[in-house]
Amino acid sequence: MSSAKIETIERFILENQPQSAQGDFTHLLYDIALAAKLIAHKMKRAGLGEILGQAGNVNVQGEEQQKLDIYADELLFQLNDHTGRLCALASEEREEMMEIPRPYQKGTYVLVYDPLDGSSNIDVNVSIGTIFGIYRYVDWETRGSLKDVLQRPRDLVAAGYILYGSSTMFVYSTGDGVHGFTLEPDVGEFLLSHPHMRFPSPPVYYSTNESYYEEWTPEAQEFYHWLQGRDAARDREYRPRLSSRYIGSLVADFHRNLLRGGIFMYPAEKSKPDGKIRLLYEAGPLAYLAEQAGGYASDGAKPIMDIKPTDLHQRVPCYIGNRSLVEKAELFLRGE
Ligand code: AHM
Ligand code: MG
Repeated sequence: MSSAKIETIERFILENQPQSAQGDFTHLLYDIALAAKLIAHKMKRAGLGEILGQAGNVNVQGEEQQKLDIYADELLFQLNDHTGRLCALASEEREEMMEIPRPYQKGTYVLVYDPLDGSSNIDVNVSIGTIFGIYRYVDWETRGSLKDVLQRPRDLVAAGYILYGSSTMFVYSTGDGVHGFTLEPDVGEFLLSHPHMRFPSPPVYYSTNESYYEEWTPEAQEFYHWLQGRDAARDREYRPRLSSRYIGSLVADFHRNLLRGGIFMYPAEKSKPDGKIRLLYEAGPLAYLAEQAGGYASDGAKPIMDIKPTDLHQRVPCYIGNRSLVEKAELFLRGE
């Protein structure tokens, strides 16, 4: 008698990592998956704080109510600061990079993360996400330095996100395709549900905050017209029929487009020439996943994968999704 093989994330990571990468790297991914489960658990009770707690944002255990993004940030640090696997961490929530506190040993990997992305959606019960990227150290002489952290997305050895939506999903890549796992809440395990994810073609969605239209360059506006099917002259070329979807949580917008096909764009603006999306914690890891899923990410002129950050919180214009659409964006932005 045979039964369907149930693949937990632990088993999948173990079976799919080369022998050489097992050990620290494998356990680092487990630790991130553990953080994901704890954040998902906490999130399920979000909103109940005020009902269960007392005045002054104090919960029933007498603990101060914490904002979810701060909770997620501290949790990711605490689960990883003492394991001997990392030499540096950087979080979107913190001004400076973080060294490994003494007396813990330092390790060979670097973790960059946005603990809870989609801040405008946190308090209104709309999907949000965690984004992470893992690099190898660059400079062994120090206990972690900016050189270790400020690397190109192309140098990532793994990246992924956790989507807290109608179910919790863990999606990651170590350079061998993109694989998605869904949390089975009763047993607390991520189970393989979406092996080898690829952007489907033809794409069906474009996702952007068009309220910034007047702030965009004429070239970006033209591209937006093309996405909408308003550009009659250029419609001679093939253009898929696209529909609009925008959540305002990058992980959720990216994930939907990965499953259905589409493009997310956050262009440069007159008053924000680098747009809004952060290179290190948002665009970089998602660019890595996009390429692994047959897609592409560009700042409008060049691959985001090749941009070396010079600053921890650097922003970058972001066009990401099906390769055909992102390359079309580059054509428009070049004025062609
Ligand atoms: P955050 O890091 O403050 O959460 O901002 C990033 C988020 C992304 O998730 C999302 O794509 C974008 O901001 C939405 O911005 P806007 O509200 O300008 O459309
Ligand atoms: Mg963010």
